[in-house]
Amino acid sequence: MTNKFLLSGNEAVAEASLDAGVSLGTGYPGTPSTEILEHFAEIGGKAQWSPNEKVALEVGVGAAYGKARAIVTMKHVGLNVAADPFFTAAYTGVDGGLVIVSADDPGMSSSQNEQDNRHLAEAAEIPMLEPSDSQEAYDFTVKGFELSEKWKIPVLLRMTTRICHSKTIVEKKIRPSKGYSNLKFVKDLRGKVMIPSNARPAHLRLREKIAELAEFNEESFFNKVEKGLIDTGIITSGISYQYAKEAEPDAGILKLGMTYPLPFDKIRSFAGKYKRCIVIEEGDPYLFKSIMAAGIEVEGKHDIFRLGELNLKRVRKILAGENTSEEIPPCGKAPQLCPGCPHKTVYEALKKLGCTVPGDIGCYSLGTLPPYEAMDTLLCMGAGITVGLGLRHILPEEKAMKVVSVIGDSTFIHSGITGLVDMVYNRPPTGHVVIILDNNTTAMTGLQEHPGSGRDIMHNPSHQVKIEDISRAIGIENVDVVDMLKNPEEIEKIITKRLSEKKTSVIIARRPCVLSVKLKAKI
Ligand SMILES: Cc1ncc(C[n+]2csc(CCOP(=O)(O)OP(=O)(O)O)c2C)c(N)n1
Ligand code: SF4
Repeated sequence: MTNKFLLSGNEAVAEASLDAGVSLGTGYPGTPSTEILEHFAEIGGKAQWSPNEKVALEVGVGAAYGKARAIVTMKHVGLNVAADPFFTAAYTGVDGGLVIVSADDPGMSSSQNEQDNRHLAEAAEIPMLEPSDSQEAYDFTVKGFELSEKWKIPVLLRMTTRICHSKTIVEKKIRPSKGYSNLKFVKDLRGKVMIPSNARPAHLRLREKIAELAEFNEESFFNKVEKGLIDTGIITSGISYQYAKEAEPDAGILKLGMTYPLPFDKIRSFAGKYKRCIVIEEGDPYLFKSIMAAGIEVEGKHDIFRLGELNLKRVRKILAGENTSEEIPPCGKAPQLCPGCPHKTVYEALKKLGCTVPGDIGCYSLGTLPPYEAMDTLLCMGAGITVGLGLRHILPEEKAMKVVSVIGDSTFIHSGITGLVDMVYNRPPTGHVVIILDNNTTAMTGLQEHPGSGRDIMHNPSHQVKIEDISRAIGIENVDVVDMLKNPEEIEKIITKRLSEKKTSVIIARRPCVLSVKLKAKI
């Protein structure tokens, strides 16, 4: 039997997690990370979608406190949501192995920003691994657990879109683990309870671990030197390595796989061997700035190459020292809501009623495009409700009473509930109207289940969290549920009525996503 497989980076992380004996995988969907947990569940791993990334990480930390190996997956902006436990878990450390995957989206193929999460690893002082193909995604996941267990610290596996989604050959080099049996929680008040008197020494311990890890990284498995034939050396990491190698095959290369803490002696010695040493990296000049700050002279890239993904052409330009403005790629056809999409009728009504619509992230974000042009703001998940509240608080009454927030069901569970709490607690004088577009799935990221859908990651029945029950329990004055299949015309009448009242109102526009209905029919 072969032990070589053609896998995407995401599949490789999932396979590595299973082979490494991971007891629990948690996460929240988000491109380009989603398939990791889906694949882990499909091949028999214990996996679960969490309501949001903060919950996912905290559950993963709990498992790792109990000496288990846990993997937690999310897209880059998800790590913002999980930042609170992320930073302090570095202080408490873990007793088992914890690998946190941040899948970054340079170029924003499906995201609201292109933040480079390498900065977050450095800021939180959490060791970071950056694979440059699926083989490394597999190997680094396995080694990430070993690293995490040895230093009792969470490890960040930082991937990017091309690594997550491209398929390359993976050789499985370890025997699949049967999992762990001695799972237990060991009481350690000073190590696990981060009150200030415990957190101060914990920070000191973290600094010591990072110093040890920096020393370890000087000779670690993660970094590779390739000798060159010319007087140019390239320092690179992740997908940029593939472009650099093709753009200048004769250059010497230092491929960094562990990019926090950096092996500065290794970098210094490499840079010293070449007349010209240039850093090729996608996104922010994270490596460049860190290397320069360590007093090692290297060349960087022009600022225009900080935006968007790199590719072979762009890397050739960086190597040539060019900073010419770039051709704008032709616009493809704008995405559109599917025929029969339940969100359409709501936007038709909002447009007709001339509403101001703070919106949110999901398929329904397409309501901002023609022909509707009915969604006016998109900031981050959950902000549809809260930005609406801000507007309701400050606009003159007549304008405030035209503000309607829209949010999807998965997004509502993720981070809309606290906004609703604010709506009743800091009630605007005009009240507020929120429409929850409940299509019973997380459509935008590929039809994942969530606590409101009533099914688990494998689409099996689970407890269903009812949005109307939450809204009523919080104290919302009017809670309407509109069946968008049977009575679509109702929606305009209800919005009109609720806009005329100075009350807190939630309107649940309910109809399953047409694609999810097809998917469920197949299951
Ligand atoms: C913090 C964060 N996590 C994950 C995502 C990816 N994402 C965008 S919208 C969305 C949920 C969409 O589901 P829903 O709100 O139900 O709307 P639908 O697409 O079904 O219309 C997800 C998971 C994100 N943009 N930000
Ligand atoms: S996938 Fe579903 S929610 Fe998204 S546009 Fe299509 S029908 Fe609408």
